[in-house]
Amino acid sequence: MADSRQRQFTNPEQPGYVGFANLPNQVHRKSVKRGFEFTLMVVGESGLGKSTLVNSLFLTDLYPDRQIPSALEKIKQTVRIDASTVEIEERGVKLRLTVVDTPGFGDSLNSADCFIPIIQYIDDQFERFLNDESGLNRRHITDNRVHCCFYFVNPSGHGLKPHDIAFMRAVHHKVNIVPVIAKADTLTKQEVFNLKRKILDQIDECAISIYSLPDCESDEDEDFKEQSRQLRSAVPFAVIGANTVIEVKSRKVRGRMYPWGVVEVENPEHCDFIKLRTMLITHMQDLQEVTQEIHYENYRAQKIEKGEPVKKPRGTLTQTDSDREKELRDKDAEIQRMQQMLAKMQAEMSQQKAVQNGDSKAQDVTV
Ligand SMILES: Nc1nc2c(ncn2[C@@H]2O[C@H](COP(=O)(O)OP(=O)(O)O)[C@@H](O)[C@H]2O)c(=O)[nH]1
Ligand SMILES: [Mg+2]
Repeated sequence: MADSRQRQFTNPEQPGYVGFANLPNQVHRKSVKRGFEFTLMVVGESGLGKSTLVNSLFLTDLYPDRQIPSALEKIKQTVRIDASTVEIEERGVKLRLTVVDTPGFGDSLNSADCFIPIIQYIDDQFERFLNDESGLNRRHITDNRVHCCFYFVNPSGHGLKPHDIAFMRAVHHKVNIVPVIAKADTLTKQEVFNLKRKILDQIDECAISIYSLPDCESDEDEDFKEQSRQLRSAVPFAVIGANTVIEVKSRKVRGRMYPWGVVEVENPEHCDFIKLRTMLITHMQDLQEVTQEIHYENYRAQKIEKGEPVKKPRGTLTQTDSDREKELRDKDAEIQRMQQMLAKMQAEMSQQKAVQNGDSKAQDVTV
């Protein structure tokens, strides 16, 4: 029994298979034809294995000519945003995957500064979508919104550090955060267990909302329910990345070689890599829906609340558009003025009433 459960997290086919070709089972046929657009952001201190993990996840070298900065460069470094897009096709299903890497996070002495460009990036994508949505050509909008953010936690930090907490709190209403424990091969099983518990406690204490896997429908099949349970209990996923293929007992595996043996990335006994990939693939559509229905709607609501006009991308602003925008802005301002006036009038009226009540009591006059 346990055996069959294990199998759900092993590679169903040859190594080199990502698994999103199964997506048509879950989504509308139209999006299958067009292909999926998905954006994954990776954030965490540099050197935690973000780039390696991304390459292991999608079996593509997204960063063929990367350079590792020196310590001196790192001190000066502010966070950079690198977005790379690859198109992966598997059994006729296309995935347009954008990975947004944030090298330099936590390197600079003032780590709060690192948040700003990341938050800006997320907001910019919402803004772009909002503009496109209110534009004329709404049928072919490219969705560049960040659908998921893997947040890498340092395995040697004994839990979340203050900047981890601050970052997550700064973005948890904007993006689906999936926390991962980096370089899990540097910890023992017990240490991983303790660290997971500590991180979950801290997430709870600090009221950080991370992405939660959706509840299964009651008519879902048992295997799927069991898979969801196992995925849920693996959070925060303890992962290992490696770009080298090693031969173990005439099997080729992605792994890291040590004097005492090989750590296999895709072995569920060794780490949660396959679980993380399964989570991402099977919940890609849910991650998109939560982005659309919660995070994007939050963004829109905030914009409306602030009374900010929806900006058009440069170059597309026509006279009529700007006129209409001005009209809307004026109307908004007028509504605000009226609301203020109303509030003032109500305050005055209730003051008067209070005075009258006082008087009527004193004079004992009935109305
Ligand atoms: N032990 C161990 N080392 C790793 C792991 N993933 C990556 N590395 C190594 O850590 C170093 C930094 O990895 P990189 O992917 O560039 O980290 P990034 O700065 O977060 O993108 C490289 O030497 C990798 O080979 C892992 O899971 N375990
Ligand atoms: Mg990197």
